[in-house]
Amino acid sequence: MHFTVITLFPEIFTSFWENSIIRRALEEGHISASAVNIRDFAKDRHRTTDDRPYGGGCGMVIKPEPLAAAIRSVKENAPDAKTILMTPQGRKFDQSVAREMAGEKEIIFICGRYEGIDERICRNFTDGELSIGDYVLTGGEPAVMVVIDAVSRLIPGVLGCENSAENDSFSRGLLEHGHFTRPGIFEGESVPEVLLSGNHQQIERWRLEDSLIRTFLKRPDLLKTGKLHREEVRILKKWQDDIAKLIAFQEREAQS
Ligand code: 6GU
Repeated sequence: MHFTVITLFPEIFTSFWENSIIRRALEEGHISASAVNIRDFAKDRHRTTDDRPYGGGCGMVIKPEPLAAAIRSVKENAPDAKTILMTPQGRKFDQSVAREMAGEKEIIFICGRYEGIDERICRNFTDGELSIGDYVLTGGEPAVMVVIDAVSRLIPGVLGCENSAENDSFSRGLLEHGHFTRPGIFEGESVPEVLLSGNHQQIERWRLEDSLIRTFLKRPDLLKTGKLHREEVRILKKWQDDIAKLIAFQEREAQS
């Protein structure tokens, strides 16, 4: 997968490329990435990239000519690339969009800044718009990092343990189970005993139940939209029975 980011601030990405999993993914060739500076495509003496909005008002708008030239230049080497404009007005990014994007060969991201970019670029030079949530950032750069990070880790080989992405929160509509490492007792609190048992069937069962509990407590909305496995529904029924017994007990206590 090749990512190109078209931006006024390519330096913002330097430390992003140079650290941790993204760095290794680049080194091992699972992904490649480049940041292209819009300013390099400005033709005038001052290399102007923005201008005042027609109709007046605050802020500046990114000019169409240098941005169009930057996009055309990148597309020369990547004619089939998807071109995505980063804007809070875009389609909302989530894990299923990340999975969709992980199937692409080449993606070009355009980062907006200031009040926005000229509408004629939005209309004629992009295949879609993407937002990372309902809040406004000063520019698309942090949003692009979010998207590249989430997409990259779904590309085979990027994560060390191939299972890692399968068990992720949201991958099956549930939040991921809790994790523990040594020491076995930390500040008086023990690791759940089943995780020390070596019984993989019981461990899987504990993890599934922990996933369900977490999802129920933290994100019950996910249980309404996602399709649960039969085993997961069985666990919910067991809780229902347990809770019914607790309630019955408390009601009897209240009467006596
Ligand atoms: Cl992609 N850009 C900006 N400027 N703000 C955002 C966003 C993108 N996604 C959420 N807020």
